[in-house]
Amino acid sequence: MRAAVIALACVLGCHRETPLDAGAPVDAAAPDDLAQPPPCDEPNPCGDCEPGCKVFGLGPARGKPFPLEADQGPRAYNEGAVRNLAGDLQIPPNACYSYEIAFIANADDWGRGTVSKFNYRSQRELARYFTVTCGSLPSGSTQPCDGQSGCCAIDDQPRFLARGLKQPEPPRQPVQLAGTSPSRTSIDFNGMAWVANRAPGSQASVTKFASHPFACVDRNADKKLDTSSDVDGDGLIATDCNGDGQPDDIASVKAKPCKNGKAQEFFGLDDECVILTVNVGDPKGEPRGLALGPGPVDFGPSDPWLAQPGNGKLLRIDGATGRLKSEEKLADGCHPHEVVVDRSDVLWAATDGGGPLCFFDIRKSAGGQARAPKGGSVKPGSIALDRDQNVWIAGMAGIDGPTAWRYTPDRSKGSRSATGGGRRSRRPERTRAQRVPHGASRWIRAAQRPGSPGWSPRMAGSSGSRARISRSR
Ligand SMILES: [Ca+2]
Ligand SMILES: [Ca+2]
Ligand SMILES: [Ca+2]
Repeated sequence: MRAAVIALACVLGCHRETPLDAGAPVDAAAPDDLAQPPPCDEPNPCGDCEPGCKVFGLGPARGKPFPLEADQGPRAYNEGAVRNLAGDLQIPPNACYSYEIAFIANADDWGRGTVSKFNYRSQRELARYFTVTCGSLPSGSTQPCDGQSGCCAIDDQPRFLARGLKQPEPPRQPVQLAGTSPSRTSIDFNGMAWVANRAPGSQASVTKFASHPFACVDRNADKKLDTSSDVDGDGLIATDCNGDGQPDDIASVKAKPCKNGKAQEFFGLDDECVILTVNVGDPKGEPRGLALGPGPVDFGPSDPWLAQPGNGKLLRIDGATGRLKSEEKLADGCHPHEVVVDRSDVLWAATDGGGPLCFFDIRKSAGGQARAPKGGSVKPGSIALDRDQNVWIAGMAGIDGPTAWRYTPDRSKGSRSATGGGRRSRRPERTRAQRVPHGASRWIRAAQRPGSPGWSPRMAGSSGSRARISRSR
């Protein structure tokens, strides 16, 4: 799948310059352009009106073979794609690509919050990062943010609102470093990961990570990537290798080397694979749900959506630049605690602790409430999709016992009719989940068992217990 994406991207040949492109600063456009993006009648080849979109041509038709990522060196990945003698890219017969990486938030690690990059097949921790970065801007550093340089966020709510009013953007906000309390995570098909920092009672943020070396940024220009890895191969990341009681970074390990004599495994705020941090929502807004929806073009980065339970708002972030893109409001009565985006670009939102199942069609910018099940309402704790694009909701712990509901949207008119709350929608079906041994369960996810072609919803209890729910059809 990934190989096909690489080929498409090269054939169509357009992109927006971002920090992911070597040497392309995020503020490549003039400051005035950023303050007031020019209106446009026709979207650019990237599919929007944002500045910085470039068009280029590649491939045998242009006299050169398509590039492979491995052309950049032995550390790059091709992920199944090969180049034939004509210079075209192709996927070999019987090739199969699987991505076995999860990003798992550690809410209280070091009192700040970290995220672990984890191989769920080998069950080994591959890397660990703080869930914010001071390197969003080319002028970024760990010095305090002065509005333009230092540890500033790439974007924030006041700047977004100012752009909407076509007013000058105010100075940039600082990144909150402590008490970030990361919660939800999501990975797009390019391997870019996003983590939402709840930061209870203070400024929430979202941070983007590169899970492939080619997408990281050599910020200190030492011609190598300074980034977390499991150097000693024990399947865990040591965050204080020199035993000074502080999380490691480059300077502290240089001053006092690791006790085991090996290279450090954790780089703190110096990690060059933590790409950008954007402040989201108002202070104390505590956005919860995070899901990835379509970007401007099918082969480009996905756009993250953040859900705010308090006001029922959804915030859309540009997956390439990290700028806040739009703000939408769910139907009245919807207070999204967890969200997912289905294959038809419909966002589904579970209201915390009792309330409707809500939906929002990203393409149509319209939403509503799904019909409540006969004999009562759902009491959602979390939400997931299965392989058949059914919506699954886990019951809130302690309210209704270990219960799951399945909602099957009406997709009879194709993908665009799948808004689920219309008259033709089937009512949500209530499905009994297996009892979880150690009490109620509130977390639900769809998971694929190794060697199995199907995806089954599974519920997890806070004690670590779990239950598999019977097949969705
Ligand atoms: Ca470097
Ligand atoms: Ca290790
Ligand atoms: Ca240390």
